[in-house]
Amino acid sequence: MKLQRYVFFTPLKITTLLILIGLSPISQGELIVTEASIKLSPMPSIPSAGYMTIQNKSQNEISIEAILSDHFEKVTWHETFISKDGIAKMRMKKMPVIPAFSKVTLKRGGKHLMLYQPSKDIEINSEIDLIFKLSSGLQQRFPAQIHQHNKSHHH
Ligand SMILES: [Cu+2]
Repeated sequence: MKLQRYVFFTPLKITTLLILIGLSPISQGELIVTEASIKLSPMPSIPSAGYMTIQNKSQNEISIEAILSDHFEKVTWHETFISKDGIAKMRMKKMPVIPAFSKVTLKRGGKHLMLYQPSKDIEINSEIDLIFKLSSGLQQRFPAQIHQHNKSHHH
């Protein structure tokens, strides 16, 4: 019975241990967004495009309910597809899903964000925040770099 004292781990101790060895003890379905970049449209009437890498390291799929920004009126998720007549078109995706243990890349000619009506104070090379509202209720904030839009936006 003496040994019991040493092998007894409370959940709190286990959590602390996991943090110490660099593991996240709770897999509550968080996203990791890297290389987020927004190609700012030269005209406010034309939406800007957003590209990034979104990673889901958890064992659960994660749905994105909304993406918000203080600097744009509206942010939507678009997917590009080839229509029957061979023309690349895009459609809005309401609740994009990032599957478990996977990475989704938003890039030119593929999935991308469209950002509408920028506020006037956005500057080239500055950073703004994108807020991801997940269906779990969690909100995550990621920086995105503002770049000048050089070529026309292809879909
Ligand atoms: Cu688009």
